[in-house]
Amino acid sequence: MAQADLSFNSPVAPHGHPDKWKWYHYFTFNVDHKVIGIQYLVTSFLFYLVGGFMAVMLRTELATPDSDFLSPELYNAFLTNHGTIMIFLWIVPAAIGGFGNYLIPLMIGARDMAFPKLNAIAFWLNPPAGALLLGSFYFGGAQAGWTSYPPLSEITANAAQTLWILAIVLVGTSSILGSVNFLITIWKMRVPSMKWDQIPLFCWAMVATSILALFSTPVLAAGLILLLFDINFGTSFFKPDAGGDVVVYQHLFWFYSHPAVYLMILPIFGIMSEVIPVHARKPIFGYKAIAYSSLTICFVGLFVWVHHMFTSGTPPWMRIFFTISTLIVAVPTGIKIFSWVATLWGGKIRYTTAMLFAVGLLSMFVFGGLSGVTLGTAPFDIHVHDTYYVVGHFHYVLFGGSVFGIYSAVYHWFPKITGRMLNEKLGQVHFVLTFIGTILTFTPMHALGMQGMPRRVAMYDAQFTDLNQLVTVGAYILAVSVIPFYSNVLWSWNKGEEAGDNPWNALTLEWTTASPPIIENWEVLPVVTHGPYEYGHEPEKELETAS
Ligand code: HEM
Ligand SMILES: [Cu+2]
Repeated sequence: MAQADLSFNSPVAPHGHPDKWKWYHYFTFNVDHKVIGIQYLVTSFLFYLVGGFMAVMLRTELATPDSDFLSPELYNAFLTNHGTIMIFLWIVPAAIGGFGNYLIPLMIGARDMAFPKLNAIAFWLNPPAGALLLGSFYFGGAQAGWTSYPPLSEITANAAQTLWILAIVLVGTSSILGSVNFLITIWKMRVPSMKWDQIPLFCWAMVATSILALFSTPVLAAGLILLLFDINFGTSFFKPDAGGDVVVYQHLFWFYSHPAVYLMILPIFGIMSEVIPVHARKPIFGYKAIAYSSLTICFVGLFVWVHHMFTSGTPPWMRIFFTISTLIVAVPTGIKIFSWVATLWGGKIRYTTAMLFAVGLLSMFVFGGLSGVTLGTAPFDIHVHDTYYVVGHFHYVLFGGSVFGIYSAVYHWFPKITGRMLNEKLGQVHFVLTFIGTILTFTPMHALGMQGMPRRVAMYDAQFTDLNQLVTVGAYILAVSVIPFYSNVLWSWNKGEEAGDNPWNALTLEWTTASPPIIENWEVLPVVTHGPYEYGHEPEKELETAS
């Protein structure tokens, strides 16, 4: 693994290479980036069901003020693992590992990633991490929430807490290895004809994501390993009565976990920038603004972590500094939103399911972004800290942002990945259920929080009953919404309508090869003659799937 074998990026494929992988190759240590991308996607979609099951259990418990549907320990274990799984085993591996690996080489005209074996290693760190998390239930499950703040995590520490730490360190390692690979691949492996301003915006977003992961993930790993030592080997980094400091853990944790929200959302922004111009048949508005705003978000995002610690004894001058830096992140984000809306403006919009989820994402993200601005402002945050307002906010961003984006990406690239279309009727049902479910689940949480309902509780005051029941109904709708989606994917993968190479008439390079792409991606590497988003400059055939 010493150096990248860049020679495999030769313009013409070697003779006699196989065309396709068989199904069982997907269960092996395979170095093809497309196999690895699918491995990431399929595993993350399985864990999405596990995390979703836990959410439904939590909401069932919360349907009435004092139910004992779940024991307190099981409630805590589900709460901890729901958050952990949704972030570390669903959004990050799906958006970054899955689409990043599948698409980057195809989008830049490369035969594979720069370090194919490293890529496979990065993937194979994930299943053991998932097994550790699930195995932790045998020991009662980690109790301290996905943040695992000491002293709580040390007081409640059990074998499960240790397994939880090891799992996160594994996925963290995976993400560091993956990031190095993405950066070098985009930098070194592009077809020679692709200039920096012809790189698809998804790849730009992955550059920013990878830089962010490289700076922040090791800090999290450091914090967790110190915690591991405190719990198992008698050190006292975070034990106040032995001279340790719990706030240090919070700094280490949030120096990763704040940027982690951008790790999740930047690739999604990249997906938006691919899906919207294709389905609106217009060049993207402000290519450079979008590319640079990703890098700006990456940079500013590293300096705002203390907004999670306004109530941790942070002195007022620091609160002011971190309020301002937090609000500044809204500017590059606003630039992106503006560019997408401007792209939609006057476009020949095709209301495909991919587009529905993209536009749905925009509305969710604006709402979640606004509640984020309110939270970033110290005085308001102090008022609603640790209430359901926060839970409402981050689910709007993570569910309405990340999940909608991943769905949009699946509908958009499924034809490329499998050679078949997803069924659009089922897709519309899926979208409507998801949209209504999301609004019903996460909007009332803001009201609950303003009225003072604390988060992380299994029982609550009777005055909060009505709104909680609304939330639980929403959660069940979301649970139902996955049925049309998973059945659509399973059915269409084998039986769906044949897609052809370029069903959306898109201009990025991945659409110039077969669907699914052959091993090594192209017989002869493509030559870039125009920008990735120059729609409307050539006669176009209309789409059959367009409504
Ligand atoms: C992929 C999407 C999702 C992500 C990334 C996500 C993430 C999280 C995170 C990080 C937590 C915090 C855990 C903690 O405070 O320790 C959490 C809590 C929670 N989530 Fe989700 N979640 C997602 C989807 C859902 C869905 C669909 C529902 C409802 C059906 C849901 C319901 C809850 C509930 C009830 C809590 C507990 C809140 C509390 O008591 O503080 N989540 N989620
Ligand atoms: Cu933050």
